[in-house]
Amino acid sequence: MLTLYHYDRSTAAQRVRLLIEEKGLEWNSVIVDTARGDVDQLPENYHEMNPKGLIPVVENNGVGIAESNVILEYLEDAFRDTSFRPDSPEDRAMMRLWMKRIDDGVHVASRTIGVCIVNRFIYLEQGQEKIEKYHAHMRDLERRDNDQVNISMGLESPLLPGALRTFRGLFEDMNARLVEHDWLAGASYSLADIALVVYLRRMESFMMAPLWSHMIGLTDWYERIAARPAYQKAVVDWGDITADKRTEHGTGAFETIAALWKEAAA
Ligand SMILES: N[C@@H](CCC(=O)N[C@@H](CS)C(=O)NCC(=O)O)C(=O)O
Repeated sequence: MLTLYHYDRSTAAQRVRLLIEEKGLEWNSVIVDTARGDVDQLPENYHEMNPKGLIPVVENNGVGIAESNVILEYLEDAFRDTSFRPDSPEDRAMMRLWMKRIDDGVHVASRTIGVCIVNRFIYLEQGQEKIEKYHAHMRDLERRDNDQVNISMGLESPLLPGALRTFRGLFEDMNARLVEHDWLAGASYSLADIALVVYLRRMESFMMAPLWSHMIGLTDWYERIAARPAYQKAVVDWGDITADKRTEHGTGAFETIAALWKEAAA
């Protein structure tokens, strides 16, 4: 049976769970929640499956596969009873272009925003020694360097304005498509929608929804996806162990973030 290594609030894990639930697959859950600095939770052979030591990883037929967008395509290839890829080659290319944006900067920007607003407080509460151990285990050195700046500087981080620019540009581009069409690529719900919706949920959990509430295409699309039973199972039911902290620190950061969002206008 399919095994997924994951934890509740991870956007990369949410997108994989979304597809698993849409497809109605049976799966084993293994929780690996290192995101609060507890690197001892990594299973011993984990780096063989994912050199970066991150989640999610799926294991199937004895093979471990990392990278959430690769996992989505793998699940489509391996479990063909239902399809979440559009039929035409052109629409499939569009779908993949939306997904590519995640690896081209959106995911890194999402981490910067999260660390600057709230996760830095979670790390700082754990103490310097634990942060150092966490970073010593981090194999992605750019991620480690960014974290160090974002943890120490928070809302003053020089990386934050660029991260918000990336998100504003993404949301505007998505909205431009979604005021004219129901879905990001092709005529039906696809991997592109699944891959990107998780960032609205994340930004909303930081109390940032007023920033895009006027983008009607985007907000209607989000509501349509949130109403799907698979979304409830894959995202809402898993919850977020840090939800209270996100609400508290997100509320406190809103004014600063809103000002940077405004400056990020193209
Ligand atoms: N490009 C990777 C990114 C994976 C990633 O950033 N995972 C985060 C959760 S969203 C993680 O493992 N965090 C644990 C940690 O920081 O220790 C993917 O799409 O799977």
